[in-house]
Amino acid sequence: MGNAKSGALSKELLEELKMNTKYSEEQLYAWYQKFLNECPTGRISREQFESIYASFFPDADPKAYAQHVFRSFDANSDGTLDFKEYIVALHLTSSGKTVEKLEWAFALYDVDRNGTITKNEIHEIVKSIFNMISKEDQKNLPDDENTPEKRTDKIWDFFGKKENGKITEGEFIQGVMDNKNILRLIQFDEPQKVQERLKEKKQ
Ligand SMILES: [Ca+2]
Ligand SMILES: [Ca+2]
Repeated sequence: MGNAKSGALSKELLEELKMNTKYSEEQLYAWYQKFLNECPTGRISREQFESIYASFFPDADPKAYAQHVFRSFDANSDGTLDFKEYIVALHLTSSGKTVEKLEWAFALYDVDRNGTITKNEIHEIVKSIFNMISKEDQKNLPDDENTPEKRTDKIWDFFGKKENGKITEGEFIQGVMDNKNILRLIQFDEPQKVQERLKEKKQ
């Protein structure tokens, strides 16, 4: 009596998620049931996450990008997404504030998680984004951003750093907030679309 059933949502986690997301207690309980139905182990593996991306992008190569997104959501770096990480990701990509989204974008670009972004890290993410854009669509990109290298140069030049410099989180967020053109270059809006579609599917 009084003990939480195993697999139940703990009061602490519930309170934490209520404070940090827009979801109500009822919504969180409902999400939790759906999450357990889809992932009885209570965790999403990287392979499961990649296969979700693969199913949405049958004609592209989303694996590298999916891995980067997974890393950015795996807050405790244990190689799986638990319910808390899943809900935070859902909240961020569907309704988070701009600053929260940019904090997430910074985490996405900070591949080695050391708190700064190098030009190589930008190149790595931009390459994975290009793998998601069809060859046909790539032809329509402006001349100075139609390859991963050109786009990386364009983003890097904007921040005014030396070739081997580093961008801090504060510089990154401020820079992108000040320049919508950079926002467009760093992002790929498909993750939001994927999340939306997952949401529709589950509701
Ligand atoms: Ca985790
Ligand atoms: Ca880094």
